[in-house]
Amino acid sequence: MLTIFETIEKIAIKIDHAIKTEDLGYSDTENTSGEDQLKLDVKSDYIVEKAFKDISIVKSLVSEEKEGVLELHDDGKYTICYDPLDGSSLADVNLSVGSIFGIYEGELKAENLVASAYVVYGPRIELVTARKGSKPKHYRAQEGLFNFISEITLDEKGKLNAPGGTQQNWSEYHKKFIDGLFAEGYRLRYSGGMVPDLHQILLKGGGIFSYPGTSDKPDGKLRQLFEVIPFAFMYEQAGGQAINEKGMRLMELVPNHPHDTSPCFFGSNYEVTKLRNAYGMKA
Ligand code: FBP
Repeated sequence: MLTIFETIEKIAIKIDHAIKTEDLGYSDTENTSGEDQLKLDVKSDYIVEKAFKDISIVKSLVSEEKEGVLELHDDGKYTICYDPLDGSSLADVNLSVGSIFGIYEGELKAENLVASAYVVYGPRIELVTARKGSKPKHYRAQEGLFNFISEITLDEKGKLNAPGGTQQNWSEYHKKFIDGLFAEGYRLRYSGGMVPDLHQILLKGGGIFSYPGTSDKPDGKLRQLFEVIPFAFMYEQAGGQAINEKGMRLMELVPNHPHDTSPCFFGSNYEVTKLRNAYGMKA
């Protein structure tokens, strides 16, 4: 697993360089979800694919930017599902973006995720990795090398609220839940970039990020294999919770298609309990 994390460190430095130097315009291609691809999306995807091509323990790759599974090594052990540049549309307005990696062993479903990692490209390049049985580990790059900063633990209760989804299409009980948090003094922290938003809540001790199902997107927007499950694993390892709109742990998701999405809620225990009550979920 160390080889995979070391490869992600190399990928992070290269993608950060591309963000700082490459054309931020649109390419003339679309991804599997029919979204116009930025040249940076295509470049970042190429950087990830090239880096893992020679790593023999990697059996296959599944990218948010491409259809299907790219087989690499028959004797490989892991499939890496990744979002090469999440929130890429924020790069041209100079906001933080990120990369997300989920490392699966066997069938592509949440219970088979064995490790995850994400990179934040902001004022600094930061990496967080998580493996079964240990707290997430936070690293920061200096002159191209990643230095260990600390382990991450969520407090029981936080102060930050990151509410995603188009508000006019929220359910009444979701709106009531979000308003209730603000009435309790929670501060709004939503940049439109899932990686920096979830990173901030992890580093600042807690709160809740929500991207619910809405009348226009009943299944939410965020992809299970590339975005939702890797962060669900991260939040649970940090002592928090990650659930869907029915109260099911996101670490029980079984996607039918690699690009399936899911409503998702990530947070510290107090806020997720409040959410369960607001949605009338069983504890
Ligand atoms: P991409 O993977 O296509 O970048 O989309 C994901 C994302 O940008 C997340 O980073 C973010 O949380 C969400 O979509 C923002 O969605 P919205 O613009 O609906 O708030």
